[in-house]
Amino acid sequence: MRKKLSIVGVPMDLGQMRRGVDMGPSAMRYADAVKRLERIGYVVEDMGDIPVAHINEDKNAQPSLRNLKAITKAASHLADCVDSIIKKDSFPLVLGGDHSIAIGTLAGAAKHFHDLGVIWYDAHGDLNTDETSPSGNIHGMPLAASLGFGHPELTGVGGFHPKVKPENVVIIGARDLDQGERELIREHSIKVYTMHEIDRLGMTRVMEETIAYLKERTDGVHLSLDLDGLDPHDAPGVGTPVLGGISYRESHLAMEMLAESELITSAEFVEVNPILDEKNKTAEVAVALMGSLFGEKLL
Ligand code: Z70
Ligand code: MN
Ligand code: MN
Ligand code: MN
Repeated sequence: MRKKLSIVGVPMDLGQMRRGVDMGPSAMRYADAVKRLERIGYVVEDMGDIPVAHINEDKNAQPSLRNLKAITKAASHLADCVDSIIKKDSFPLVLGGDHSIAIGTLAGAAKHFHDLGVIWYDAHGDLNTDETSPSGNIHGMPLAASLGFGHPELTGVGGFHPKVKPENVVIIGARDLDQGERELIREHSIKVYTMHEIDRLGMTRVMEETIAYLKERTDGVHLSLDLDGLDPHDAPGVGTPVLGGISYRESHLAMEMLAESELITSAEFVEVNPILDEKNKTAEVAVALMGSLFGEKLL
């Protein structure tokens, strides 16, 4: 039987200040995500988009947790959707939207795995809480929330917490961390491959180590890929570009090694902002990386 894959879009832009990232799912569909995955041999079902409110602020706006209500509402909806996809033996592939949506994806996936692993491919740690965040932007908080740190409305999405244990997380590509995030990483001994380690060890060894590490301690692995993990030359259509990132080629290699490992049980591609992009380049990069992640081969 051919493997099933279910695509869900989350047109979310309320987790940060730059509009346009809500068009990310459309841009990745336009870059032929469905056709590309079908060509590999998957039976692909596009379930459309999760509804997201069109507001820029809550009525009772909290500057340390902007758009909290609308974000948790969409996250709960997404969690149910991801849960239902896994229940029907399909693979959840979530298209963002800003990174705040990971709170929902992880809530849905974590229902099915007691020791869920997470690969957080990102320039950022997304490990802020409302108490440490310099911006109040919830897209800087999803990994912390999934670990059980932060506001109860964020940590409580899906009705349980934590979704993930700190020792089951690997961050890859970090090069912009806030002070509170550094402290959280140290306190909980979270495994991080910064750009320094990627340069020093090479992506092959980083991925070999990551795969071996997660294989021995997890029963499923979610890939959360923020396109700003890549260098802005390769992925310019993101809200917070940070120089000195992972290259297009290194990213393909990472995805190919994950495909070979057969570890990944859910995935999301986030932070594609077509307004800031160059002719849909970043969405095309995202879809190309999906190809590699799902086993596309040249020969
Ligand atoms: C900063 C904050 C962030 C993504 C930027 C930035 C967080 N640490 N996350 N882009 N995806 O505001 O918390
Ligand atoms: Mn909008
Ligand atoms: Mn992120
Ligand atoms: Mn980021």
